[in-house]
This record gives sequence, C-alpha cells and structure tokens, in this order.
Amino acid sequence: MLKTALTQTLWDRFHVKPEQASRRQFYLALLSIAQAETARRPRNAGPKKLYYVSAEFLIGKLLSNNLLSLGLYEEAEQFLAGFGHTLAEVEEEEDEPSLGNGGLGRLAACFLDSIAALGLPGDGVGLNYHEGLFRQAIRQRKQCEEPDPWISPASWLLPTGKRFPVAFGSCEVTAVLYDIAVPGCNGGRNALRLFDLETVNEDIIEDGISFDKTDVAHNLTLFLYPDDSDEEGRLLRLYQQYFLVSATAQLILEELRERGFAPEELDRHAVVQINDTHPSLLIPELIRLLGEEGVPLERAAAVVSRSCAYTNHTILAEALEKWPLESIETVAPQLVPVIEALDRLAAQAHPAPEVRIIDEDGLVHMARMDIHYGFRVNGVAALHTEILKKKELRPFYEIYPEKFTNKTNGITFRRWLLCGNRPLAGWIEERIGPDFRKDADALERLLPFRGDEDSLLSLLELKRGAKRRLAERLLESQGAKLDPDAVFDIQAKRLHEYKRQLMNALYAVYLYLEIKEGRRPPRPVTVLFAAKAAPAYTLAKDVIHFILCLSALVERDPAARNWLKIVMVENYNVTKAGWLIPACEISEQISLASQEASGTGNMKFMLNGAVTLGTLDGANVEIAGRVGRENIALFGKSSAEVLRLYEQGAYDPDALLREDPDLARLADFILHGPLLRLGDPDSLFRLYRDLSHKDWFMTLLDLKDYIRAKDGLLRRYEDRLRWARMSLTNIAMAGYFSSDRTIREYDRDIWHLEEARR
Ligand code: 26V
Repeated sequence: MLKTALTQTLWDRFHVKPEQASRRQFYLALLSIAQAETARRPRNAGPKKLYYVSAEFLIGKLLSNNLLSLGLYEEAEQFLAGFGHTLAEVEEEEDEPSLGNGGLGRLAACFLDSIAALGLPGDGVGLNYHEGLFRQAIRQRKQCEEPDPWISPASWLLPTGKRFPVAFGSCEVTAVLYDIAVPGCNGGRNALRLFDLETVNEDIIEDGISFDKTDVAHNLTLFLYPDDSDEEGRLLRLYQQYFLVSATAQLILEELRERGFAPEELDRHAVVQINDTHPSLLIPELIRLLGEEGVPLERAAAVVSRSCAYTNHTILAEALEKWPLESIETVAPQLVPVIEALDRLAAQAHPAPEVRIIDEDGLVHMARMDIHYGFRVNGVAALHTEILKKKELRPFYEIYPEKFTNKTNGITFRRWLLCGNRPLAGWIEERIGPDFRKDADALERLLPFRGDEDSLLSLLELKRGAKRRLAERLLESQGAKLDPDAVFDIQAKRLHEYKRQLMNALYAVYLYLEIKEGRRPPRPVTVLFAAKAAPAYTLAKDVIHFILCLSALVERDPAARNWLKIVMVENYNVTKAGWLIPACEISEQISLASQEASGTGNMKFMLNGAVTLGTLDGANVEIAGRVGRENIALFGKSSAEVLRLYEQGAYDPDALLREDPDLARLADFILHGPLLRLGDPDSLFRLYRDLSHKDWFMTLLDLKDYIRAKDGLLRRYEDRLRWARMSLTNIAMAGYFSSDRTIREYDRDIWHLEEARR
C-alpha cells in the first residue's frame, strides 16, 4: 500500500521511478504521504480537551517517528532498502527544528507523543521560532552561535488560516496559527499548534544571531530565548510570552464556543497545563477575556483557577521568573489591573509577604500567581517535589497541601527505543515477544535472561555495533576518530555549572596524570561531552573552552592519546542525542544533589543499556530504587547535606584546596602552561578563579568520591558478563520511565480527560 503510494507520488511530483529517485525526492514523497495519512485520521475528541502550553517543544526530526505511529515504518524501510537507501539516510534530508533549550522542551515533545498514543484529546500550544535556539559551531576551541533555520517549503508545518490580534502597549500585531499534526500509534491524532508573527522579518538578522531587539513587530518569533540571556533581550522575552498567551487564550475560548459551551463552562471542558512559568500570563489573560464576555472578576478567577495547573521544572533561583510590574505595563498594560486585583484577592486570604504575587519591589512572581490561581502544582521527580514542599514552596504547601502532586518525568519509548535503537528493540523482541512495544512494563520479563550467557554476549555485541556506528558518524560529521573498543563515557545535556561538566573534565585531568605516571586504566577510555552553553553564560563557555583545550592537549601527547580521548560533540540536538544514546556505556548524571529537578537523559541512556554514574539527584533516586545499588554507581553528598551547606554558607572551596593537595593538583591543571598555550588564558584564569574561590555548585565537594566511583566502574567493566548483566537490568527496569505512564498519571490526577468521557 505504501509502495504504491510512494511510487505514485514520486511520479506525480518529480516524474521519476523509485530506482531513479534521489534521497531528497524520497524524503519529500514520504513527508507528503505521512501528512496525508495523518490528515485522514480522526482528531481525538471528548467532552474535555487539554491544552499543553509551553514556550518550548523540542520535537526533533519527525519522519521516522511519524511513520512508526502511522504503522508505516517497516514498509517504508523495506521499500527503501530495495533501492539501496535506509530511512535514517532519507531522514537526513529533514531539518531539525530546534524549538527548545533542553529538558523542559524535550519533555513537552515526549508528552505530545504519549498523549496522542493514549488517544487523549490534547494539543500542544507554542511559538513558531524561525531560527530556533542557535546552532553551535566550534572555532578556536570556543563555542560560536549561528542561526539555525529549519522552515522550508517542505516542513511539517501546515497553515490553518486562523489569525488572532495581539495588542501590546505600543502596537497591535497579528498571530497566525500553524499546525504540526501529531499522529498517535493507536489511531487518532492531535496537533502541535504554533503561533507565528504575521509580520516577522528574517532580514533584520545581522551577523551571527544578533538583531534589533526593540523591533517587536518584526522580530518576535525569530529566535527562541536561551535560558541565561542578556538584559536587553529580557523585555523581548516578555513580549514573546504575552504574544503566546494572548493568542492561546483566544484560541481556547474560540474552540470552547465552537464546541457549544459558554465561557463560564471553561473548567468543565478545557484544562490547561502551564509548562513552567513562561506561559503564566495565560491566567490573567483568560480572566481578562472572560471579563470582556461579561463574567465578573471573582467568578472568572474561580473558573480559570479550576482550569489551570502548573508544572515546576527547577529550583534554580535565576529561573524562577519575576517580572517588574512596569515591564508588564509596557508590554500588556491591560493585564496590570487584573494582576493587581488577583494579588489583592489572594492577599485578603493570605497576607504573608512571602506569598504575595506582587512583592514590595513591584515584582510579579509568576509561580506564586500559578499556585494561587491554579488547582494543581507538580514537581517532576519524587525528590524534586519533596524539595518544593519542604523548602522552595513551603509557605504555599502549608496553605494548599491538596494542590501539590508529584509526576515523575518520562520519555517516549517510541522515539528512544523503537525508532532510535532498532537492533536493541529486535534483541528484546527475540527474547520476550512484542508486548513491550505497547506496554513498557513488560520489559521486566527480560530479567530472567540475566543468567543466560548467550543473551549477555549478544547484548555486548549489540552495544559494540552501536559504538561503531557512532564512531562512523562522528568521523564524518566532525573528523573525530573514536576507537569502538574503548569505554564510551558520555555526558550529554545543556552546559550548566550545577550539572558539573567541569567535574567530569577534572576526572579526565586525573586520568591523564595517572597515565603520564604509568598507571593506565584497564582499557582506553573515551569521554564524550555534548552541550550547548547559553550565549551570555560566560562560565559555561569557559568550561567548553577548557574541555576543548584539554582534548587537544591529550591528543598531542603520544604517551596518553591511546588511553584517553576527550571529544566535544558539536551542536548537540535531538538528532545527535539519537546518535549518542544507543552507543553509551557510562551515563554521566553527576549534578549537585538537589539541583537537577529530574533529568530525562538519564532515563534514555538507561533504556539503551548504559550504566548510570550519578549522584542521588532528581530521577536518579528513582532509577537507583528500581535497578538496585549493584546496577548503578552512586557517589557524592546527599541533597539534605547540600541544602544544609547552602543554608549555613558552610562550603569553602579555598579551604578544600588548601587542605587537600590531590584536589589542588587537579584544579591547578586549569593553569598548566602547555594548556594555557593552547587556549585563551583569560578564559582559563576566570574558570580557575571561580572554581577556587566560589564554586557555587560545589564541584570540589564531590570530586574525590567521583574519582573513586568512576575508577571502580571502569574496573567492573572488565568483568564483561557482569557488566552485561548490569546493562540488561537497566533495560529491564526502565519501563516505569515511559512517558505513557507519566501521562496516565497526569490524566488520573490532574486532567481527567478519560474520566470526562465515561
Ligand atoms: C529557564 C529560563 C529562565 C528565563 C529565560 C528562559 C528560560 C528557559 C528555560 C529555563 C530552564 C527551565 C527549566 C528546565 O529546563 N528544567 C528541566 O526540566 C526537565 C524536565 O522536567 C528536567 O528533567 C530537568 O531536570 C530540569 O532541569
């Protein structure tokens, strides 16, 4: 069936037979077939509809994923094989939309896949950034940022013809709506709805990623704002947020009306999940629009409060958004009286200053508004939710204990196993049959194979194949030469101090010095980093520079380079994650305990048979609980201890370095002469100064325990059967981390979409 359609489409569009068709032509034909197939599916429907509103959806390339959901994957793969192509090669023709920073955006994408898979009526709503985040290029051992355009005439975007006016203080603009269809693997479809600025103008982009930040009527949907950016861009981000929520509120109310319900019935027929505080202005905007429909403020506030739920994704102070009321006055003056009224109303019942929406400095605390005027607030892993309840949001937990709930994150196994690691999926199916494809918990049936030597050996072979494939890809993409027989140790995530890429790099320094002194590891080690740093995050860029200099230093040293290799994978994105994850053996999840809300990369690596080297942070705690202490390598201080150190201001890196010559030797290496000569001394001195005097995220605190744990893990690696058993156990116990499970919990405890249907 697909065969006929594909042959026909190739002929109609390009006048070629399959044997003459180029990859590009195959791609374009498959894209239009997948779009037509999806359009034929019924839209998921029900008495209540979910809107998952988010500034970011890091969806990645869609072709193979959508073919899988449509049940066309196998057929496409077989047909292409007949003409010497693979689906993976054809998919190289697709441009990846980089519509997210990291975990929060990728989570939203996994959720869309699971919501559709479960047949629930729920759309994502976000913005159509033309250049996405940025493309990372490496020059002179430093990160450079370039635009990353992804929209071409052949993208997945479908114009809807819908337009909404958005009124700013200074001007009115028009939001135009595009859809990306989201097919579910059990039939039915939803949509990712992306608003674009009608008057957006790519010509105002100057060199690199700079542009006139004040030219709102032309720039609003050009770029996604990086998570740690410069002051001048902040107001632009508020404009983006209001643009998103104003158009979204109009869309929600329009659809409510079209389904035949009154504005006051909003809470019975719609539920809104607010993904972090970026879309929080949706609450006052909905209340304002209900007011225009004649609903009095207090009633409108009550209805909206029963419709909106808020997810918190971080406790990092700099990410908890607070906007000066003056800025809101500039961007959306019509919201100011609403926010003031909401603040007054909340304060009547709860006058304590720490729960006021508008504080005494005139700052509007977005999360506070979400909690007062939402019916649920959730954290993203058990530990994170506990920290919210006991510390960060404690005063709110005391007022509204019933609103707080945990929803441990998950990942879609369709992308991260079934599409992303076909050989492993096949290996699993040979052993336990196909049930795990629909029911992730069935993976536990692999456990009995822990005693089966043939299975263990073939699992090791599979991993070696994935490593070889990664080596080929990195050779081609950036000229890196990897040895598939080395241990592949990978840290892939945004660059942030709390994630402690620097600690990993300092282990590499330790290993380098060991090798130089004749103490070699049991076998060669390859440490791969993949990370973008926010353009204005100087220290994060210094860490990238240090890693790149270290890599060059080791590479130039004939005594070391056969035992240690350090690779920075350029421009980490969803596609590169797809390369790295199947090939990983040691998964680095080494954040300072208490700081990583959940992590989701940890789950992807585990599912693909890597062993986690990690702290008891975020979802690592739950991973450890499932696989057991024998199948994970833990180290470092506990979150309780870390929180105590912060509270008492008791952490002192200077003292640690004075008292411990081993630590000092590693830190001093940042200023090692030959290393300085390879790089930019200003950058390396800045990094050293920060590490030795400030070290806000306590890299030095856990470094020695980390070295112990990693050395131990490398020794365990040599018992190949034991390692394979650890790997198998991780795969078998990953089922809980399916986002299908997470979404069922959101629906059961927050959205009640299924219940409304009964
Ligand atoms: C912060 C900010 C601050 C203002 C500028 C724009 C902006 C954009 C993004 C962020 C970071 C949001 C927090 C985030 O990404 N959290 C991650 O969420 C993941 C999914 O829940 C979770 O697994 C990670 O642990 C958490 O760091």
